[in-house]
Amino acid sequence: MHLLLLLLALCQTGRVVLSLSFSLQGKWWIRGANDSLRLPGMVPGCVHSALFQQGLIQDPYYRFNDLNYRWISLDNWTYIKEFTTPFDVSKWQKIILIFEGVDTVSEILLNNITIGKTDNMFNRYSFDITSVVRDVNVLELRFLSAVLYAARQSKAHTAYPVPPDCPPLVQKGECHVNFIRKKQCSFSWDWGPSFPTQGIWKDVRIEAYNICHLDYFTFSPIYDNSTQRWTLEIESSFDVVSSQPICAQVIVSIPKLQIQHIRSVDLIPGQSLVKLLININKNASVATWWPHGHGNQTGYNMTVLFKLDKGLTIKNSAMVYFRTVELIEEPIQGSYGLSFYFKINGIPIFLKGSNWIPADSFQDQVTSDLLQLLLHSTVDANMNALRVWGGGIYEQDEFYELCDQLGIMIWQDFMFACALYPTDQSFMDSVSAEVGSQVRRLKSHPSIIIWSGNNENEAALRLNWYDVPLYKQQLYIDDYVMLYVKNIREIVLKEDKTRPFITSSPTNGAKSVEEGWVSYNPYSTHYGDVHYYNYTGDCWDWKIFPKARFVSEYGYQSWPSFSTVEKVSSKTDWSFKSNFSLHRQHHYNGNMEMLTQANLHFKLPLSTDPVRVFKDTIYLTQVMQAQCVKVETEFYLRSRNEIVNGEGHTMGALYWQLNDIWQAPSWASLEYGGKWKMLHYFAQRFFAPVLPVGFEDQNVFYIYGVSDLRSDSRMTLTVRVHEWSSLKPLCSHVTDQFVVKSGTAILIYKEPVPSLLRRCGHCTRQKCVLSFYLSTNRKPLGPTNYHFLSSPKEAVGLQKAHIKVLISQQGDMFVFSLETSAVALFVWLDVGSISGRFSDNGFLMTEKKRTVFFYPWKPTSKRELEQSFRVTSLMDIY
Ligand code: BMA
Repeated sequence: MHLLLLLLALCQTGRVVLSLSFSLQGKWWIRGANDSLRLPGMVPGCVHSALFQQGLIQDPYYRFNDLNYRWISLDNWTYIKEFTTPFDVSKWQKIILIFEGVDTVSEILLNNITIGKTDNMFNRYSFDITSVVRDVNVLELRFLSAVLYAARQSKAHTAYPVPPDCPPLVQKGECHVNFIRKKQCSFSWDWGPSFPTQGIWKDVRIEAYNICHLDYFTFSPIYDNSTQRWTLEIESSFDVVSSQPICAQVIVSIPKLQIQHIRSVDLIPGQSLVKLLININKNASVATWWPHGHGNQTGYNMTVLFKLDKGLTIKNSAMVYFRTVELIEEPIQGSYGLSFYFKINGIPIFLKGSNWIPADSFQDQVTSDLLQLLLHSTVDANMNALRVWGGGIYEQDEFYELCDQLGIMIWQDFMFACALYPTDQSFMDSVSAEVGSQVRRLKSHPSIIIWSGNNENEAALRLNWYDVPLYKQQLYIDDYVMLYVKNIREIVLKEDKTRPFITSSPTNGAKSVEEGWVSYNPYSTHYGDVHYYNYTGDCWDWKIFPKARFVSEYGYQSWPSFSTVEKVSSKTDWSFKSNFSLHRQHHYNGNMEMLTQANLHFKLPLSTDPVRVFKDTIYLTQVMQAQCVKVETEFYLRSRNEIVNGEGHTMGALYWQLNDIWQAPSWASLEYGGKWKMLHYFAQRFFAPVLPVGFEDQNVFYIYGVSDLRSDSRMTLTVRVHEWSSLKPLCSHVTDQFVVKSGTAILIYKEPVPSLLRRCGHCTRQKCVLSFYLSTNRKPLGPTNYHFLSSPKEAVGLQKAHIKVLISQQGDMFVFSLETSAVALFVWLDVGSISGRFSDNGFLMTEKKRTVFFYPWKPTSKRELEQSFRVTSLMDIY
């Protein structure tokens, strides 16, 4: 048996040891109910992963396996570990067993004695096993199926129903997920399968100690505006088992800030909380943490050393970052209502980004590499923010550490989504413990800029999604206030005074508070944030979008690329109408909606080869999604500084959704595994620090300059008119110099379309397309943007483009030299399942030659790339 022995705190002489810890990670045994199956399984892990690793089931994501393997989550499994205690049990005053995460409902037995129960996967559990642990032990976790437990809890709740009972049929999911504190999307979602896992999903270990034990350690940097000083509030919680109070000395050091503070503290027997306030010397020049694109992410190494008697010490190290965050809700001239935007270190910041969902149904598959890849892709697409959505999980520590390092601002939901929730005492107690421990775990991360109570539950109540009889509505509103306001909010405000809290998303913020926490119109454009979905309206018409203060969700679906779908399907599945295609689509009528939206501006694929049509349809859904989200996002970006008809001052655009949980159609811009969809390349361009945004209103063409550059910039704008039929621009116009101020969106160009076309050889809307870019000192500044004057399906002169490609290697990357025979639309470079990304993709090619780089994420070769490479542009699908 592999046991890791770790000394937590050492006597400097090496003789006396204060505490030690040994891990129970690694191989366990897993048993089905009635001993139906017995297999080894890894911890952290889950039953599904263990069955797969043992070859007892196929890939759970393959074809219809989510349905075939439903039995796994309906069984009650037992996890068993036999271990020898690697120390003399009698020498320790207290021995505890710590679970960082148990998924979800279990009874825990050590040597056949029940030591505790679990019912919340977001809680940390610690059990006193001093009197039970022996030299040789058997530890057992007897799980109860989450599905059965949820059904049982719902049935026991006899006073009134707590809807929704079950997810929509199209999701093929399980019922009553709101009755269990478990990843809410694990019972299925409109983009995800039902895999209600069982297992030990985080670290488990034993800690033995004498005298005292550090239970947790957390801190917050606080800025006092009036004195302009930073204070560091450090909190350490001890379990003191010595019978006498302990005198300790604490030394807090931050070497780079020349800080060394020494204090004396008394540790009182029992639970002892030590709070330290460290004033940072005003002369120490503290560099603040900034979001990506706005400055550095400077952090400082800090150590906190507790010196006890006899040379015993407890040492903690952490990174400290300094930044302030404010959520500004104040009146705006010319618009009733309140603003809703964030100031970081006193500077208003437009949030550009997306929404994060769990990166896999099986958390043990979410490796450090995968997190790195997804979060690097986030900043590579010029995003500065993600919302950790409330139907998933509080992410692992490494997720937040990476966000700290990369400058990704996190809007952190609590894990409640699209449902009403019970409020009986045991549920509330469980939630209190969850919220307390998560806030303590996460609050020292500068990346987290706001706590938010739930996803869409304010809207669900007010718009009565679940058809609650009117006379009962107050009851549910009272429950809502009890859970999110009196419970969660109270705990958050007590534990963390450094960042704002809102009860829901979308919410009206201060207006919701004023209206009893459930606003009359949670989707108001005049207050708070908004979620907006419209699949039937024409997404090229910006007038359908809400000119809201902040848009935290909006989006369109697409299919993942063929190379991703291929891994979980067989030949018979490769058509848009196959059972498989229907099965993977969890959003009612989703496949049809995509085609209908695409068909507004594009002809549908025409090949006679069915597999080819499938691939071309995938391509077209990605084109549609990318273009729709582009138009919508650009509308929000340019609405930043203006009030039109009383609406505007938009300060955030987080589209739905960043990543995928499996290989299926969804709103994501990153496919399962991390491959970039066309939308992600579009995001890289539309979220660029500086961007010209074009649009039309009543036959007049406008361009706004949108700048998140860190200083005001002098620039010019070039506007070109291209004929579809020619690689030479028909005409080109360069404006005089102008200045775009940092952090603004302003009008920089305006011309009626008829006069623009007349000027350019009397071109027509069908024959021509506009492109435009900003430059400074003749160098392009930011990406080239374009504007269609008609739908591509009406385009005149657009030809099939023959694009030749030469691939060469340059150090770690590959160069793709493209040459086209004609103007090409939505040029898509694809290297199948070779892992990596292009420097640009999905672009409009109006010039004969273009060079694009490929950055591989794993070693590959020119030969491999040549073999997998395929280029598609719009006319290839007809
Ligand atoms: C929003 C999200 C999710 C959902 C998405 C797409 O409501 O909060 O619940 O997946 O829309 O429907």
